[in-house]
Amino acid sequence: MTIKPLIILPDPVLRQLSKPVERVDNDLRKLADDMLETMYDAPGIGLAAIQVGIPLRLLVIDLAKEGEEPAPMVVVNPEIVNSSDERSTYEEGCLSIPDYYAEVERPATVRAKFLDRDGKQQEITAEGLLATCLQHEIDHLNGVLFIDHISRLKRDMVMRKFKKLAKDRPPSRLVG
Ligand code: GNR
Ligand code: NI
Repeated sequence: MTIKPLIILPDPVLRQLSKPVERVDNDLRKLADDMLETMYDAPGIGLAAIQVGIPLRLLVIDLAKEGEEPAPMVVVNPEIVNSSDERSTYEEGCLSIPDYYAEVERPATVRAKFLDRDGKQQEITAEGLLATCLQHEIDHLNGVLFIDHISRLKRDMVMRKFKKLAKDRPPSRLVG
C-alpha cells in the first residue's frame, strides 16, 4: 500500500468532474486501498479519488473512532436517490483545505446507490455524520468543495489565504 500526496487548494484539479468507474477490478481495489492508507495517515474520515489526482467516481470513508476496529467503506459510482427535507449542520473540514473548518448545512438523511469493492450494487440510507461525509465526498466527484456551501465572504478569505500559501509552496505535482 502507498500513501499518495494530497491535492491542495487552489489546485484546479479539485474542480475537475470525475468520470464513472468502468469496472471494479484489482487495479481499482489497489487504488481504493492506497486511498484508505492515505486517509488514515492524514488522518481523515473520507477521501475522494480526485484528492489524490485521479478523476474517477471513487471514494472511501471510515467513521470508526480511535481505538475502534477499522470500518473501511469503498464507494464506487455513487448516486444519491433521495435527500431528506430535514437539514443538519456539521462543522466540516477537508484534507484538501488543511486547517480550515466551517459549519455546512446539508440534507440530514440521504439514500444512496453505489457499487462496493466487489462491484456489487448496494443501497444505503445514511444519516448523521455518514450522510454529511458521503455528500461531502460526492461533491468532490463533481468538482465541488465544502467552501462552496459557505458565505462568499468566508470563501474569498479562504481562497486568498491558500493562493498566497501556494505561491510560497507550489503544488507538489509540479515540483520535479
Ligand atoms: O476528514 C474529514 N472530515 C470531515 C469532517 C466533517 C465533514 C466532512 C469531512 S470529510 C474530511 C476528509 C475529506 O476532505 N474528504 O474529502
Ligand atoms: Ni474533502
